[in-house]
Amino acid sequence: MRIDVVSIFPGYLQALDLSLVGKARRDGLLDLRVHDLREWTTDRHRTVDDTPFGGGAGMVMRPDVWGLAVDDVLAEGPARRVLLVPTPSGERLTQRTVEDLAGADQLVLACGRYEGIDARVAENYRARGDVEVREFSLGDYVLNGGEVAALVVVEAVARLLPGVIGNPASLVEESHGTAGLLEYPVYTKPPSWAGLEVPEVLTSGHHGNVARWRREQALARTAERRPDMVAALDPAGLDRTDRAALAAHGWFVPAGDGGAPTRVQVRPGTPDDAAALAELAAATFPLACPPHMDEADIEAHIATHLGAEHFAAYLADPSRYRVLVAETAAGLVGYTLLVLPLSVAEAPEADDVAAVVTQRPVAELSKCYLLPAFQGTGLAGVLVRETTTTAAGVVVEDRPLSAVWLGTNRSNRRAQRSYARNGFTVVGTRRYRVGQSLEEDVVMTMPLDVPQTTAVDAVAR
Ligand code: JD8
Repeated sequence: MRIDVVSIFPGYLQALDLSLVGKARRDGLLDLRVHDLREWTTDRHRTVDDTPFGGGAGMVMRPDVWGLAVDDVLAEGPARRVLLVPTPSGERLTQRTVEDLAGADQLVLACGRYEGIDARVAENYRARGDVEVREFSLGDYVLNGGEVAALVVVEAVARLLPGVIGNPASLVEESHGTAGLLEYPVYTKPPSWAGLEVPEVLTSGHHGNVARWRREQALARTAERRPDMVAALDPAGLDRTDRAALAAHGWFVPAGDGGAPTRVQVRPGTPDDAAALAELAAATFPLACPPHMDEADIEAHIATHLGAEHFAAYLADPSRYRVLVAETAAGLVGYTLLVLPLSVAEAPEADDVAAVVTQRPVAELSKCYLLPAFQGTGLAGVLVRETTTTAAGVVVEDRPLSAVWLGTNRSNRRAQRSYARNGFTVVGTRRYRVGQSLEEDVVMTMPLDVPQTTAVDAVAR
């Protein structure tokens, strides 16, 4: 590949005599030429700039000088030639751009200074059609000229050229590489430094565990530092363990419509959520009902239990009800309702539940619903754990809650498995009315790691 860099400060590019790029040039793997723009000036003051049309501060670089220079350095023949103009107002340079440029035959980098280069230079070569023109920026900060950007492009492109990097394999796992993830942290000797140890897995010799750890570290770093990159990840490239690692950082991969990783925030509900919660409840409750349940019964239940007025009441009384919502940029995707006892001795309302739920004080995880796209993503587990964590922080008559119970339709195996994965165990069954339909639920409880108090003790109190 041939790269020509044109600048009024050609010395700025001397760094490219060093290191891998310098060696690539000496090994003939890269034909890099640095030119002084003033070679193409036509006046004895070697002028490259003039005052801006339309007024304003500073000077603008002349198009005629640049035209002479670019025409001169553009290689003859049908090569793929790209004129690159660094500018703060350009498209953001990415590894994708660099990989594309590495396929060209010639790159010409026009390094501007002052207020920039007359816009007709880029316009002229675009119009010619035989040269690609790309105006690019390194990032959202202002430099004094294009030379730094030229250094970046030359190094980023050169290291992708065949034979420049000793071990091409090392190109694979890089940040911004094909995986679209940031790199995992790296370590070397000494194994202990400044009181800091190298992660044990890295000295375990277990290559599978090392690879897994590195993948999780890359996912975690990317989630913490570059959420934009997580959102751009191809879900097809994320296996179950990847998705669990992302879930731990609040990212979930919804099923359906391309399923791009989505940031989900779990937070306490507020009175403003009432209407959205009612809409979500109306959309999710029917999906948890067994197929034999009568549509009318379902609608009746929604009308009498899941209206905005019902949620407004729950949200207005945190001493009795705690609502958690799972929210994406697009809106609510899940929620839970925790019903707190008002006294240590308060028993679950239904006798068949009170008979099998004996811990006191005990709260009910009354509702836990997710939009179907987020079922199986790990979000249900996060919502349930956040809810039981909330319960563990509740004190009734100076006694911490000792357990949480719930009822879920006997036919809803997926829900039962999810609750079981999150610490709930089946303790019995209950009859549960939905409209005219009398259903059977399994009853599950989860002890909260506080000193257990049973119904008997509570009453004894
Ligand atoms: C080219 C002249 C300076 C810019 C007045 C300061 C790239 N990411 C980036 N930030 N800045 C540049 C850049 C700055 C340049 C030139 C690139 C030519 N300047 C000008 C406009 C405001 N001065 C860049 N790539």
